[in-house]
Amino acid sequence: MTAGLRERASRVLLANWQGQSTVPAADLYPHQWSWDSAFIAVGLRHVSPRRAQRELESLFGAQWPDGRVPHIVFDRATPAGAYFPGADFWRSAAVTGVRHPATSGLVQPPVHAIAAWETFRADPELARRRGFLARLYPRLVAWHRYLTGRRALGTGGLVSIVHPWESGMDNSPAWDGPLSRVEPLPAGSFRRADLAHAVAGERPTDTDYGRYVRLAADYRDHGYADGPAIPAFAVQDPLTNALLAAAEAALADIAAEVGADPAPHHAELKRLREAMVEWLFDEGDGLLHARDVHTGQSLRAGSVAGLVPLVVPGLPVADALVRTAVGDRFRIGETGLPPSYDRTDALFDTSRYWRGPAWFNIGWLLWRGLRLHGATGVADTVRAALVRAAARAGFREYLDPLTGHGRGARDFSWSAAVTLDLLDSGKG
Ligand code: 2M8
Repeated sequence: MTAGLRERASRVLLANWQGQSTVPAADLYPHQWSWDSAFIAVGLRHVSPRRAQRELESLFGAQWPDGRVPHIVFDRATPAGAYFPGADFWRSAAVTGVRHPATSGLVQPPVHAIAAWETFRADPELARRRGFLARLYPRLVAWHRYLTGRRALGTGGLVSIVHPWESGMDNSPAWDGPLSRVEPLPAGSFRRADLAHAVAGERPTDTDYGRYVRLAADYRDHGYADGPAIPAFAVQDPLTNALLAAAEAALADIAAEVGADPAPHHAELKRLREAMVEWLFDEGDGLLHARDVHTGQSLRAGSVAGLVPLVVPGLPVADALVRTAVGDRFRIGETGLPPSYDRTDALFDTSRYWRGPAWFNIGWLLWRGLRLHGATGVADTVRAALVRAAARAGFREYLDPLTGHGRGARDFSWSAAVTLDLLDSGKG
């Protein structure tokens, strides 16, 4: 079974490869997405280390002068109407002065240094010969600096996101509160392209989409400036900050490899870790919660984002997170499929996008985090469940967390990619 699955996963990645990068899914997401590319590189390195390097290089080739790595890099050969909001909506050239590649102006979670380090490890000789890390390191540093410099909007020195799309978990119930303050654009004022390829009942509602488009248009109309005014939606997200902290640990390894000083990266890791525990961790329910920059209040919710800080080396509250992961709200130790939202909460929905379904990338992050903190039995359960689900349901975009039934796009790149990585980790 394993050999067949590996073969099928590789075929998905090869089919979605566009020459310089990989689309998440040919119909629904026909461009390059930022954090997708990082997860894709982690899997692609088992098929072609050179392509995995190209995947990250092409993404960072679209980096803005201010250091931000855009959340979408548009493929100029793809018809304009294939995805909304497309290049003509974002108008990136007006800011960057660069016509191609056209990009969005938002960002996504900073998992890239982790992917770069894993990609390097797959074939160090090739990577050294191509100067892969030597070229990428300054770009990764500039990316992290953009986040910690320009996006430290609230107190505590944590990074803020200014749009639900930046969280990667677009319609998580955790965003319902701050989003409710945003006046949605009327549904008729734009045309959603996603519903041509996906089941409406599994996607965000029209009202939420109206809010997403309003927020994105406002940010664009302010020249994508970060401050002095704080955007209507601004939250300190535990997943974004945790991935940044873990990515600093990876940057320390990368720095050592390219002959730079790893010490500043260790210091950043420590600073972010302490700030996350101080400002986002809630001892009462053993989870980290996002914090609203406008009110300073914790956005108490049951998002699995609150467990992702397990990826942070040395996290002092890891035991509490493991207890929450295996407790009633997520039951990861039994099912192995981590729901994206607390299954005991009234808002839990088994099929609507980020409001309950299990996602392969989040499973992969938790698998790594659980192993990192010695919860190897639970990690093995997660790994086995994800591999089993891929074998049964195929590389679907997400899964019903209770039954393992596939949902969303088919032949989804990061699902195939992390499955390849999980299969590889089980070798020998
Ligand atoms: C989803 O987000 C995009 C917007 O960025 C969308 O709904 O159109 C999310 O699942 C996000 O995490 C992911 O990166 C993207 C592409 O797979 O799709």
